[in-house]
Amino acid sequence: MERLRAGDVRALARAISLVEDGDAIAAELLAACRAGRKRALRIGVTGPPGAGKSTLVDQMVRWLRADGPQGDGKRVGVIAVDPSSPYTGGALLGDRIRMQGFAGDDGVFIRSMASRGVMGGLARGVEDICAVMEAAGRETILIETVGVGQDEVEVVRVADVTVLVLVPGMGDEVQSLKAGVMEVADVFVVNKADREGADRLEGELRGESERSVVRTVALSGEGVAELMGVVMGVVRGFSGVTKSPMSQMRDMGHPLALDHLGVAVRSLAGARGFYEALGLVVEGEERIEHEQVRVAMLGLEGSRIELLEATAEDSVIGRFVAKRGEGLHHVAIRVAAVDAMFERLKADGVRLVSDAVKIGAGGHRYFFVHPASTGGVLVEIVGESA
Ligand SMILES: Nc1nc2c(ncn2[C@@H]2O[C@H](COP(=O)(O)OP(=O)(O)OP(=O)(O)O)[C@@H](O)[C@H]2O)c(=O)[nH]1
Ligand SMILES: [Mg+2]
Repeated sequence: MERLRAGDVRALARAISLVEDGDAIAAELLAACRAGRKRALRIGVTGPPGAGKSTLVDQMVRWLRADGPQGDGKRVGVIAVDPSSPYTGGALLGDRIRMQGFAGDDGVFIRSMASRGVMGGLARGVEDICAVMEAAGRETILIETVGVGQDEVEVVRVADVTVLVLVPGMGDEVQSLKAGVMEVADVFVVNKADREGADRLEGELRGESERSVVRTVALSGEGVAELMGVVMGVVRGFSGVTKSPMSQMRDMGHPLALDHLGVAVRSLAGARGFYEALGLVVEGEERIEHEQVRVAMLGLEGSRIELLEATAEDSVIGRFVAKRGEGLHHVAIRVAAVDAMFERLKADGVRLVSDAVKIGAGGHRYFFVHPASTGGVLVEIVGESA
């Protein structure tokens, strides 16, 4: 940790390997990294295969490393998420060759990461590596990921600002990208602007949304300074810059609403009478096998009351009722991006009861936060319904 904190590159490489391998000391190492680190500016760069992401990242690194008012010689970390191969592959080799220009510059640290089979998920893995890089004093982290699947989209949530790299001649693909990747992008890049069709793509993108569109030729570095200016504008919240829906939600603050109050009861049939007399309507009863519980949801304006009846004595609710009797069991808060929230709270050292985001009543995704971190209340964090 001492060497890592001093910025020793070999210590950094070693620490990332230990974390990636899930070594016995990984948890301790990560906790030490998270304590007292200064969070970096994290820039996500995503887009379809071959769009020029790596070439562009290379140029962005150059910009950040340049001395002077702009880049300020920032210490940079690069995480290249390679979707194809678990251990090695062409892309890794290609990236190494491409980044040779930085050989001998300790201010640039590049790490490739396999996207398959990462323990705890891809976003988690990237978040962990970011934490280690931040502990080692990296001020800016560039995260390159291919914008293809949901996993890769999740990675982008770890970033503060996201750049979507597109190229001319992919009009139809823009349509198909829309649902997932388009909504997480803060800035659209028309790369390979030296090619025919750049105008058309730019026009299409401007028609699609209010977000900034920047043209680049990553090969020559053209447009990179402008791109970095726009990226910084997004981060600093300059007026006139429209952010992605995801960034907007992030800015709004996370707890969006009280989703429900969970009440542990001996029997649903016995408990619902009062609530029905109040005029509340049971929206549905459901049995959730993995929690060994039956629930009845009673609709309120904007939120709900969830009655919970144990289906087994030795279940969470069964034990709660046996120990304390019926009563308020948990408070559920609805957030926009449940996975991002899970990663963030975990990164902040908040004690979580669940080791992953789970699926519960009505298909909602959720996890629990331990009362030790919340002022004595069991708090459930629920995502928006799919
Ligand atoms: N003409 C032109 N070619 C470019 C430009 N930017 C990148 N390329 C080329 O496009 C090819 C792919 O570039 P990469 O940077 O590897 O693309 P990538 O998006 O990182 O690719 P993957 O990581 O494999 O998904 C390379 O041959 C680059 O030299 C550009 O602005 N203009
Ligand atoms: Mg690449």
